[in-house]
Amino acid sequence: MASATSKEKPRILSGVQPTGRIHLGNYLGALSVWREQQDGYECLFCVVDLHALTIPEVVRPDELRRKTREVCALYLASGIDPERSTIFVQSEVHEHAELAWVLGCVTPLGWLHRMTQFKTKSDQRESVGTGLLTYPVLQAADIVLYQADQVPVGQDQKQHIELARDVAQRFNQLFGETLTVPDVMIREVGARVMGLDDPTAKMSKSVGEKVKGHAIGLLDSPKAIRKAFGRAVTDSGNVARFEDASPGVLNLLTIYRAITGKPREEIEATFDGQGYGHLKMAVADVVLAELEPLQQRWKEIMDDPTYLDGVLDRGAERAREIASKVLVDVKRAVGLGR
Ligand code: ATP
Ligand code: LTN
Repeated sequence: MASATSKEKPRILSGVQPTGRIHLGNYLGALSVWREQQDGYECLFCVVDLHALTIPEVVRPDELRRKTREVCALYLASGIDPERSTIFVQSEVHEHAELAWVLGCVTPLGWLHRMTQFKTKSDQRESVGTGLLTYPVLQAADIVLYQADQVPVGQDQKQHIELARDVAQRFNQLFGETLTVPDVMIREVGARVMGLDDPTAKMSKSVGEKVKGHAIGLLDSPKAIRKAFGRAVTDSGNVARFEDASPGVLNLLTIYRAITGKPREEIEATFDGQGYGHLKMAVADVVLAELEPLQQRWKEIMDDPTYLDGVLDRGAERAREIASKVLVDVKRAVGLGR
């Protein structure tokens, strides 16, 4: 086995794109899960700014730079501890792009055309860049570059992690055992938070940018958060049981359960048969109790750029240490160089 694969603890890698308004779905599906894994794993969390280029018409350069910092600060404010985890910016570790090229050469085009996210995103536009299609290859590179064992993501990313597994396996078949085949880590409750305006579609950053009342932004004001929950789509009844609830009500119950960790029976006993107004305000209360300290920490971090830069400089250094070794193994395996 290669040197970079000798790990003290199993490894985790995950990332969020620095685009749009980071929302409650991102927090419950990803950030809060990451926070809980920091003792059991060696964790690496990156802000995937290269991925943010895949739809260039919606990201302006200045905005991308600003969002990159803001999302790093959100990682910290969510409880990702730089003493225990490596936090870094993807584009500052050039090995990601280099490995993506090699992996792209072993990834059949058909696998990429099957990705539902590509189908949805490309259907919405007249012309798309090649990067939107090869996006999951870069994501596979992000993961295998650190020999990650587990990848904690929301439900919507499951297909991409399965592709990363397939790519790693194919590489190993062609060139010998080099890459760790990762597993997806998905929480049981809260891995697919739905839009408050339309509980049949997942809460999404891009929709949240356009449609008011769709998403709860992590940095939204308490007033805006209460208003969005107050307007959340439910139904005309009063059933609040997980099994029988309509999609909107189930979404509210699920958010409440994911945040409080209370058992289903207790939640149902509190809300079933009551008007939904009560449920909506109770969900808003627990969300606000979770987000208010996070927002406070976020402001403090954003006011201290030297601290943030220090965390990211150290993070990039640690990431490069691992990534450069794995890339050497990959290059050797495929015969690149002299
Ligand atoms: P977009 O929908 O605009 O593509 P996004 O909201 O999916 O963006 P990403 O940066 O793609 O945001 O996702 C970051 C992380 O948050 C991923 O792990 C993803 O699975 C998770 N995630 C995204 N949306 C949700 C959601 N609605 N519920 C739970 N997890 C989610
Ligand atoms: N594609 C992911 C973001 C992402 C990612 C990763 C997640 C890029 N690289 C590596 C986990 C591991 C998304 O859109 N949420």
